[in-house]
Amino acid sequence: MTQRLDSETLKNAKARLPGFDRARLTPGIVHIGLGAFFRAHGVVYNDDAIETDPAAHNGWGIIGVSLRSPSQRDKLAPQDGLYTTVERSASGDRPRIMGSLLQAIVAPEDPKSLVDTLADPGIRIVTITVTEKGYCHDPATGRLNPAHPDIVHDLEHPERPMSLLGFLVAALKLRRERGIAPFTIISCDNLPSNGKLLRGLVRDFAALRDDGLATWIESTVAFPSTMVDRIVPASTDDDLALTLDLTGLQDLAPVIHEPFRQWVIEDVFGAAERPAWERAGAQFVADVEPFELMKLRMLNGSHSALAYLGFLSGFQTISQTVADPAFRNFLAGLWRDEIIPTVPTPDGTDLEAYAGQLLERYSNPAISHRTAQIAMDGSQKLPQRILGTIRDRLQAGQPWDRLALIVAAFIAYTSGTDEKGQPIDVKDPLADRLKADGQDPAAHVRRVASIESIFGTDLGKNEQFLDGVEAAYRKLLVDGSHAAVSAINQT
Ligand code: CS2
Repeated sequence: MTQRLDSETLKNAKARLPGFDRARLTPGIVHIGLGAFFRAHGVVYNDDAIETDPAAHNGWGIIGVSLRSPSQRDKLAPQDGLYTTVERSASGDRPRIMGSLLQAIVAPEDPKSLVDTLADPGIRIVTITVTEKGYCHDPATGRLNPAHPDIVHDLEHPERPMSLLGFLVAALKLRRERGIAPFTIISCDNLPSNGKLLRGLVRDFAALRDDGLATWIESTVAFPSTMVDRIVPASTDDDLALTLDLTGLQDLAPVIHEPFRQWVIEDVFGAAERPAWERAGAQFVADVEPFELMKLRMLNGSHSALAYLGFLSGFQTISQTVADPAFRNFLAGLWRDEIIPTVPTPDGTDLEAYAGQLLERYSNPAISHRTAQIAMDGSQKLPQRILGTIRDRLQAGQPWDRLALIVAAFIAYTSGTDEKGQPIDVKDPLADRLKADGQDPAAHVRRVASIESIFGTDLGKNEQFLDGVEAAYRKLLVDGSHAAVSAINQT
């Protein structure tokens, strides 16, 4: 009979096992947002750091929190928090069992107890991957959206919160009252200046409850900004079968990832304790912003481009899309001519080489990263991935044809119908507002561009922007995505 992975069966796994004694670990980190990304990124850095000196890291186990769905906990609890990561590349598969995730919990089942856990003096770090929409903010301005239903709820029920901000502030309030030093809060989401952004949101939310608390947070809590990178697609049934095949144990929560990883962290910890993640390759730097800007614009921006244009061209995955010569040319031109000129070069980086490495990563045939997955939540992603670059290009009076086509493809994708007239399952908090409503193309482009939480107060009124996107949108409708991508390479 097939055995399920857990503390008892762990020793039978045909995989690299945790190089430390899990029984000695106590929780020091609460991680909020227990999706595939963190389990293939943050936990891997943490396990690696612990392995370099287990005795010094006894206090750095992780409690993982899902803010909504019980699905991760339901899979991980019977496995005692253990799960497999499989590093995949053309040269083979490398399974490894991760050990520092000690427990998985579901916030809505008992919000009060999560607040208590967060207020425990043993917890010194809170890490976060709740994706863009988990910040309850206005993506164009980075400001708190006080009308967000979760924020409205949390202001009415401060002791039983449901949002990220509600939990952080409830716990910080208790720590302040009890004279416990605050935890360090580390956002690991793909948002610009994510630490600074979250700091502003936590402060503004706290100020709606208590000005003194907001001031205390402002002066005592560290919010290092980070750049995180690893390609980790959502796991599928095939991945479960692969993992069983490789390890000999059934694991319902494996994560599949590429070999590459990067974590750049702003060094504002001061005297605050932290694991020695630098021993696992994390970079602690004075200024993360150039790294973030490079990654958001070059990786995430091109990812969204491939997601919308690739999907509309009939491609299911990123590796299929970049196997197409027209798309490879499109990407090369996009990086070289339209994105790189807007990106300051981080220390020790060659942007051309970075672009080359990205193409190689996208081409990894063993990673099946779906265009539809990356296309999700575009209204929350476009501002930092594409629109900032366009603003810079417009201001410099430089061409931005490929960027215009990407925005047009986002509008076409979220209109809800593909090039064959079939419905698209658009997953986006603004899906209703983005849906086409039978208007002519110019009116549709203008209506979408008037959504200020995406396009700000400027772009929707900028005739040059509107004309450029409208022309690209017409091209998409008339010629189709693949022809439009090919044609742009000729100009
Ligand atoms: C992707 C990212 O889903 C998406 O929007 O662009 O998850 C991307 O794979 C990661 O940021 C890579 O580090």
